[in-house]
Amino acid sequence: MRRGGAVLLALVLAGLVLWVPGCRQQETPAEDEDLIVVGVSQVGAESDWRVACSESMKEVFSQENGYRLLFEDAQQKQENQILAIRKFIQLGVDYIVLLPIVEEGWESVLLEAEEAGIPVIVVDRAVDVPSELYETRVGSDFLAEGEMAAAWLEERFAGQSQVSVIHIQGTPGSTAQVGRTAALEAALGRNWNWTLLAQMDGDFTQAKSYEVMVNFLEEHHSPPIDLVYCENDNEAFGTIQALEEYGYVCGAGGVTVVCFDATRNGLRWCMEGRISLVVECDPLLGPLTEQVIQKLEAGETLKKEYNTAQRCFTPQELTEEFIAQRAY
Ligand code: GYE
Repeated sequence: MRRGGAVLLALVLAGLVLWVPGCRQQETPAEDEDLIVVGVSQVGAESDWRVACSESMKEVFSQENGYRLLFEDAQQKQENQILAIRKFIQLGVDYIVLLPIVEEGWESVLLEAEEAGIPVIVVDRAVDVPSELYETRVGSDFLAEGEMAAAWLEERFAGQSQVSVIHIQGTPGSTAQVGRTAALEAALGRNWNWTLLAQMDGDFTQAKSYEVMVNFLEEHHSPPIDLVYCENDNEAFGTIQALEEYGYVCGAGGVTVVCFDATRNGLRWCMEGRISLVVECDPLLGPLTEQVIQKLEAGETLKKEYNTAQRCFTPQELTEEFIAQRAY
């Protein structure tokens, strides 16, 4: 019997499985014996991307594949993620998979995992801790994604004397926000004719982005806007909804909206022309995370980072068939 399976089973049999607020309790079948126990701490379900990412983890870490998955949804709260990691440590899982909400604030809990001898794999966003506190990070290069968008925008607005920009940011302090923001800020620095009208926190959600955009349009009496840079698809949905309610046209001849993720919904809005550019960010990180665990099981040496590839989409190249066969 594996260490995680044995400890977990013993705790369950002794009726000692602890209840943690915000965390779902898991049942443990007695035939767990040879399963690899993986505790996954997920941020929440704020976006289409995040939902696809969680599904990918649940699919890959199945009993048929040899795993026992403990999945905890932190409902957007770092303190819930820390509680989940402590619970995984108490239960003696074999691996901890952390999808961190922000970069800061993980050092002490990851030290606790290290002291307990449990390997930690960081997935999606990064953590700001000494690198020996985790095995590897699996995720995207968010700065590279932002730079792809910026390069396209510089071409799109070449020769335009004045470009008015609205920036809707993702969750402050998350690597996806930091990288995508850095790319836009660098482009603003290079292009003296681009003017930042507002930089607002949309928290990667449709609802918050709609709200901040409506407030802005109210306060500023619907000024001319050339570009809205949204840090994910859902922010674009909320922003476009607000802009259209206030009489703006999004797309060709109107406001250029760019965003990141390229989920099926994002691609549909792009195909319709309301989003002008969407940069892909792969949420299906389960298989790559599983490969990393298999490498650890085999005693192989890991790279410190495994990045996914990304590409861009514009309305002209999208078809319903392409979107329908896409995995997310
Ligand atoms: O872009 C957004 C999600 O960290 C890459 O988080 C992820 C981002 C993704 O909520 O939709």
